[in-house]
Amino acid sequence: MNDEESLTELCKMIYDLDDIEKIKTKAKELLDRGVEPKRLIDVISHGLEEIGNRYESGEYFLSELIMGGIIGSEIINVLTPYLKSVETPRLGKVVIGTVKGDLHDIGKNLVVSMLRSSGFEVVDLGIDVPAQKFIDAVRKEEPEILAMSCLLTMAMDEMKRVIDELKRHSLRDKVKIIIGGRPTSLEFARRIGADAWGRDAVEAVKVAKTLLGR
Ligand code: B12
Repeated sequence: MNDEESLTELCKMIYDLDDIEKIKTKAKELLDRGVEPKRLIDVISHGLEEIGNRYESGEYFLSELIMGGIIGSEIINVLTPYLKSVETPRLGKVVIGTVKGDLHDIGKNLVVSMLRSSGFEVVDLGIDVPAQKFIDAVRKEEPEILAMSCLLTMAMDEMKRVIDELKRHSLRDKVKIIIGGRPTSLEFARRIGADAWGRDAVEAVKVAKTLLGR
């Protein structure tokens, strides 16, 4: 089986919720064979996207969604060591979190891994992060970039709330803001007053570098 076929099979194993150990072994095999981690990131995204579609159409239930989340997190654990690590982060500091009301963190964690392996120092505030915690972190950590993730349509307004709160505390000009996550867009980013939007973890790094002129 060539790399393309193996990647297609891995994607199917993910959305068919195959045995988790088999999935991890398959992912590791591909990485050991020299397949780019970025290719696996695409496969994870497509596999989970299909799980989401099946959930939406009623074919899968919450338990399957949860299983998909576990599989996604486990493959990221396999993948992270294959992203080259940077001893001394020098590109800048990023504070990141998933906004309040949202517990999704697989995509955010991929963004964190990619930023770290590209030379950024990252302070990860985790999931369900209230606006005040973002404000406190900007004050304490003095990052060049604040990054927010959101996967739920109903939690998107939280991103605007964080930006409004930064303005209210006269902190907005001290930090560049990047947002991302499935329901967001460049248009939405502009509308709420963010500086940039990234479609995926690879773009997150590009956008962060561009914002800082690196
Ligand atoms: C796995 C999953 C879960 C897991 C999450 C586990 C975890 N640890 O994250 C669990 C089971 C907890 C879950 C729960 C729920 N979920 Co859910 N979930 C998913 C699923 C299948 C995959 C998400 C995922 O990880 N994708 C893979 C990653 C790699 O992609 P990503 O997150 O989009 O991230 C990439 C980009 O968006 C971008 N990115 C992300 N963040 C950032 C940040 C920055 C700064 C940048 C630049 C880029 C960036 O880069 C990432 C990497 O390339 C999606 C389906 C889907 N199509 O997304 C539904 C989905 C997001 N969930 C959904 C729903 C409805 C729910 C629940 C409400 C279900 C329920 N009835 O309880 C709850 C909500 C819980 C809560 N309060 O948050 C809906 C949301 C619908 C909507 N429009 O709001 C979706 C779309 C499913 C669907 N099609 O209906 N879910």
